[in-house]
This record gives sequence, structure tokens and C-alpha cells, in this order.
Amino acid sequence: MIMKFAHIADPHLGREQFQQPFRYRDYLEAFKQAIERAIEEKVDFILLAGDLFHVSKPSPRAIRDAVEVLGVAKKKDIPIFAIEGNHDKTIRETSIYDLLEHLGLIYTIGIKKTPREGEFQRSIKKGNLYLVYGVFGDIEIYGLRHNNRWQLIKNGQNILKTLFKGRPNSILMLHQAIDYLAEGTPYKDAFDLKLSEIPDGFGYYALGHIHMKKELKKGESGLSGDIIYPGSLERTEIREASHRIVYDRKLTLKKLEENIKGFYIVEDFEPQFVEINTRPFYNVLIKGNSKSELKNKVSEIKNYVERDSIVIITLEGVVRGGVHVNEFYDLLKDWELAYYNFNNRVSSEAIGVDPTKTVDELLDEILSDFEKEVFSQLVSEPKYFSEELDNFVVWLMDKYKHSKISEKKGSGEEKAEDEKEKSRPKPKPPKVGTIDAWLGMR
Ligand SMILES: [Mn+2]
Repeated sequence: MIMKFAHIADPHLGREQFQQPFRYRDYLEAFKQAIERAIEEKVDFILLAGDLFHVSKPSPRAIRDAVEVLGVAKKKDIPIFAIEGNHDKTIRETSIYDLLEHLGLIYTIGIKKTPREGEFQRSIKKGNLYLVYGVFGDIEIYGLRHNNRWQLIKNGQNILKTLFKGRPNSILMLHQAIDYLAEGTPYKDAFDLKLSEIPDGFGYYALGHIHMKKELKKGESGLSGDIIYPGSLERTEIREASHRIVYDRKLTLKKLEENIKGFYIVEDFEPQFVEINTRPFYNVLIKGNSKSELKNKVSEIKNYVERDSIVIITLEGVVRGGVHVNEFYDLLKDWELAYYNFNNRVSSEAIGVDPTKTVDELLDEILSDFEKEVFSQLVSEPKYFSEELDNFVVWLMDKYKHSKISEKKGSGEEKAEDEKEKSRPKPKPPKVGTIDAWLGMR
């Protein structure tokens, strides 16, 4: 039997990017397209590799829309196997995924308090808990919801390699950033796993989390299967733009083929990317050394951007007295764009920094590795950061042994947490070094 499945990741349903209602619809439309294309392709099942929703408590509207789209696959008897991502996981016992599972719309896999046994799910007892995995014919689908690095690698023990043993007809689904594939993404310095930490033996590795399409063929990684990130279904930040315009001396327009959006159809473990239609998104850089030069150049962009697109313009240069973006808004108001905005990087005079350096490079010089680590974790995990603070500190101390970090507790960080977080009981410290201790913390 030829086995065929769809691998979808990071729909982020419910997100209203730029606080624009039309972006809610764009994100939903992208998800609908992916599910419909998967059905047209007559897949046997669908993998949903995390971040179905943008937040762990989605709005009633986002839940309703998700139920409707997932219901289309259910009507065709196509099972959907899912894991929670960092955006939609919760530390509570039930999540929105449980509701969807209860409605028969998805099958969740990972560590559970109760076993699942049925046509598409099996369980293996692990201590007091169960490792639930998906089954379709002779295919087995293993996976875990998103975990932080300090949860996956504890005291040198690799939880994934302890939990999972691959077989040729099995799939491993994870929502994590792998260092080797994180180049050019926000996870470059904040990866969760090294390539060497991925358990070998699976026929396919279905990843989510990195929002750009990435492929690592088995021949290149030395692993038994391809590692694939389909990327998010919609453009979630400026670096995922569809087009780049740079207007310095002359104007250049480039379609960013590497930022193509879509998902994978995988036939007998051979992945094939399927593009979906998304709204054009222009990342524009305009350089000039007077207000009038900048204004003229902004006006000229009109001939290069499509109607109903998103346009983000960064203004750069040295202008006496600086510029205010308010003076530029009116220039674009008749272009019939869906949304536009400006970043102002114009300085009023030459300042003592190297103008050839990017903001990222400058931050790189200012911040220590330790500070960068803390910031990146705070950005990607604000909510759970405090819950796992103890483990995080241990992991961090280990990583930066040479730096002198005070281990004193009860610092300002804890006071800054909101009341709800404070009243929530802190997790009991785990007995380190055993898989049961790790599972017991879930
Ligand atoms: Mn995501």
C-alpha cells in the first residue's frame, strides 16, 4: 500500500497580525487551503506539528473556525494527528487540543495521564503516565508537545532518546528548533536541540516551530529519515516577507523564493512541498540623506507593489533634524494597500556607531551571551519561563559555568510576575536523573 500524508505546521489560528482583522481571515484562509489541498491529494492522514492556535486560550471565534475546518477532514475520514506547540500548550491538565480530541477532530500524541486505545491511538505505560502514539495501518506516529531545552536535556540525559526508539515505518513529530536548521531564523542562538540529539531510526521527522520552510535530507544528516519544517502557513514576521525592495542609489525588487508558504505532501516518506496562496508582503528598505529624497523614493515604490498587499518600509539615512514617520503616512494612503507601516532608522546626525552594522549586530556587541540567552527565552516563553525558573537557572548555570551568577532567590523577577502566576503552586523539584522523574513533572 502506498502511504501518503500531509505535514502541516504552525497555522497560528486566531492571530490578528498588526491588529488588523483581515489578518485573522488570512491565517484562517491559509489553514483552510492547506486542509483542502491535503484532501484533494487524497492523503491517508494529516500531521499537525503544533501551534494550531496562536494562544493557548483561543477566542470562541478561533475555536469555531478551527472546528469547522478540521471537520472537513473528519467528514472525509482523514485522521489528524497533532501535538501542541509553544504557543498553544498549557501547563494545565486540559488544553484546547483536548476539546478538539473529544469532538473526534484530532488525535493528540505525547505524554498523557490517561491511556488512549482506539483505531488510531495506542498507549505505552511509563511510570504513572502513558506515552500515547498514533497508528495508521502499519505506520506509527510518535511525538511530544513542545518542551524547552532544559526540559529535554536534563543532567546530560537526553529525554527524547530515552523515550523514543525509531523504526523504519514510524514518524517522529516534534515542535522544536534544531540548531542545524535554525540558520537565518530567530532560533539561531536559541535552539532546543542539536542535530546529534535527535533519536535515529525514524522514517520521517515531522517538525514544527521554525516558521520557514527547511529540509534536511537523510543523506546529509546521517539520520534514517528526512527532517522537514514546512514553516508557518502565513507570514508571521517581516523576515518571512514575500518580496524585498531595496532603494539606495537604484531600486532593486526581489521575490524571496525561500520564503514560499505551504506544507508538505509525503508519499512513502518522500516529501514534496505544496505552495498555498498568501497575500504579498513587501519588506522595503529606503535609504536617503534628506527628507525630500526619502519622500520621493517612497512615492516611487508605488509602481512596484501590488494592490491589497502588506508593505513595511524601513527608512534609513542621516537627515539633519531627523524625520517623523507621521510625515510619510499620507504618501501611501491612496495606494489601496491592505496595510502599511514604517520603521524609522533615520538618525539626525552621524552617531558613534558603525553605520554598516545591522541592529542585530549592534545588539550582539552590547549584550553578553548570558543576557542574550535570557532574552531569547523570555521572548519565546514568557508564560512558562517563571514556572520552570528553577530548572532554567540550573541549566543556565551549567551552560555558563564561568560567569558569576548569584544563585540568590526571591529577586525582583518573581515580584514582577502577575498575581495568577504567583498563586499557582510551584512544581515540586524532580528527582533528577530518571525518566519517571521527568515524566512526573509534566
Ligand atoms: Mn509557531
